[in-house]
Amino acid sequence: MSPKILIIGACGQIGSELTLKLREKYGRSQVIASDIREGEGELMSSGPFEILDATNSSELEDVILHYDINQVYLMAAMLSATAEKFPMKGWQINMDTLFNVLNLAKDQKIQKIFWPSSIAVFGLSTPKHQTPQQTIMEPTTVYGISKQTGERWCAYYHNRYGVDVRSLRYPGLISHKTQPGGGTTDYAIEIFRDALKHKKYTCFLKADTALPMMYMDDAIEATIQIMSAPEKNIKLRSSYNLSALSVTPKKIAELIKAYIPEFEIKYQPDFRQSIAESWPTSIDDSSSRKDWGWQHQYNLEQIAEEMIEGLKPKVS
Ligand code: AKB
Repeated sequence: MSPKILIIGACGQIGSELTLKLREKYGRSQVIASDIREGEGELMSSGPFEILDATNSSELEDVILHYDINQVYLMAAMLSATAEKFPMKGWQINMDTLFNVLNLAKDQKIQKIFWPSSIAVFGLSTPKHQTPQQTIMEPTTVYGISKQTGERWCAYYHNRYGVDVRSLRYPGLISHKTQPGGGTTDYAIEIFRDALKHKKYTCFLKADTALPMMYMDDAIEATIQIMSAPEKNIKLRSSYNLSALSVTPKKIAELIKAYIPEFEIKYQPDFRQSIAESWPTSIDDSSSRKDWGWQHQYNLEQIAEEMIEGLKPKVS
């Protein structure tokens, strides 16, 4: 069956790039973008768009039935830093949207779901380096708790009702096309924007805070790859570890200086420092590599070049 796709959260950092890539792959009319607000530019002009509040199950069902949707990518979420400010709202958005999609799949109104998890499922008691796929998970943030809980529900809906749900634990994602919103790893994008615009940046994490990171093109590729993999290859229905690099603010600043020698960085850690310190510094994603052939492409030097070149026209 050819996929008829609904992207929820299509205006967000991942959703906007994913929508364009899926339209390129499957055709414009096969991919319906949706969000609670209108987007801009190519996202809006390249195919159908619906205003949709996915916490409302009947609104969601109407869109699914109207377009004859068979696959949903649920990219809407409140991220780690914002959810710490609005804990109940974060929990409600992250969980209600997931249950609404899982229940439609249980009732066979959707055939396949992608739902992103995160490195935020891990906590202080997790081994920090090369964090294994199966390990202690005691997340300390609302976002992390919602992602860990979501993983258990995904596995439950698969085991109990046969729902074909696939998931990745995204690391911090670096991209220049759409601004991120409310994450702890957002500094890795802000630093490039501010370097080009102001030649300086005040980082909200300490210089040596290492976190797992990945270039957006790799993350999009992984998402499409896991969704296209034969069902028998998907052995984990909670979520797969996914990894590319381990990065510190200091390392990114050094790379930026090669392009902008006057660039200056200051460090003023805030509440996001303790979130970052509760997460792994690097991830073992050998299950993804073995089960469905994952391989990342971009190293940090290539990412820095792409970021500088991609942002130059936008900030000048
Ligand atoms: C965040 O920083 O909250 C996200 C994530 C790691 O899931 N980018």
